[in-house]
Amino acid sequence: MKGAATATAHANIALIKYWGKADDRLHLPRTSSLSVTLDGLETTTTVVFGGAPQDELVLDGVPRSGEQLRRVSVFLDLIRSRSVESRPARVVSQNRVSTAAGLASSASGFAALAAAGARAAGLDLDDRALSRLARRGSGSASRSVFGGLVVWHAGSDDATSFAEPVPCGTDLSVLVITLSGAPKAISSREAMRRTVRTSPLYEAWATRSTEDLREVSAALERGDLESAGPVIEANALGMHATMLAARPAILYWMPETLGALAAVREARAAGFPAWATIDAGPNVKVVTDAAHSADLLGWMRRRLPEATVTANGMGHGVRVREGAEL
Ligand code: 2P0
Repeated sequence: MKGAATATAHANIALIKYWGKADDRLHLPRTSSLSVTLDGLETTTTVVFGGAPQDELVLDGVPRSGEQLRRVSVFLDLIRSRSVESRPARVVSQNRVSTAAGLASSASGFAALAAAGARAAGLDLDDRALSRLARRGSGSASRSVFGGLVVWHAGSDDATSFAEPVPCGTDLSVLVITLSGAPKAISSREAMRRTVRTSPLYEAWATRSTEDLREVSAALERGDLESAGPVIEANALGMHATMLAARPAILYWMPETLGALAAVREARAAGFPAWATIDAGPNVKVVTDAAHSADLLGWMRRRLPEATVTANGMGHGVRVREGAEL
């Protein structure tokens, strides 16, 4: 079908966090970030230009309106402004990212939308251009364009802020610990804005984050998770410290979050390579390697019987094809 394409993209977990924008409109980050793209957790999206009288969004089987539709429509405007396509589009999107896991679906969602939308509109974008486009939908989506270990260069303008894959000398695995009863939290977009504006700790974290990224990329390139792990954990805890110092404070953690952090420390004491990271929510992710993943998964499930724990290996980048599949 002309004007139609489908793409699948995977979620990613940041090892060095993106927290704070230098430009709100272009989604230029204050700092570069480093992530691992995960298998299993994916979004598939079909875009059909001319498929509806006005832009439409069906997400996980439910027609959406309001802010969700508006965000997609603004993104489609960007694609239309760069192509010969001017028709409204029907967008159908299906997540296999467990929303209960508190894994942001915006990274896989906008990476898939960018790839499907660009292809459906007849734009021929290389990976870098696609990453820049996905960034305009959601910052972290720039990283989900690629598989494996990925760096998103902060850059200084639209042209220089893009992600690309980097070498990784070890096969990483990420355990996602989903805690029960997570409350609806403040959006990461609003939280990062408030942190940059009001937290006296923000500049210190941002400065240190640049060094953290250098250290972790170098360590992972040589396959040295033992050196990377402590920096990965410190970078995430430092990000949450900036939020605690914001006014008013932002606290994503629950009591169970501390319990999970304690379990990660115990796992390390028991000899596992295991370091925690936490995003804009209460859940804890554990960075380990593929060789220890199954044993650590069993250990964590026994240690945290109330939580849901899954293990995720490294996933590939976005895949796009012609035609409507959804
Ligand atoms: C990250 N997060 O690096 C960080 C860590 C949350 C905590 O990227 O405003 O949904 O769309 O650019 O990409 C979540 O932020 O924000 C995020 P926008 P996004 O993964």
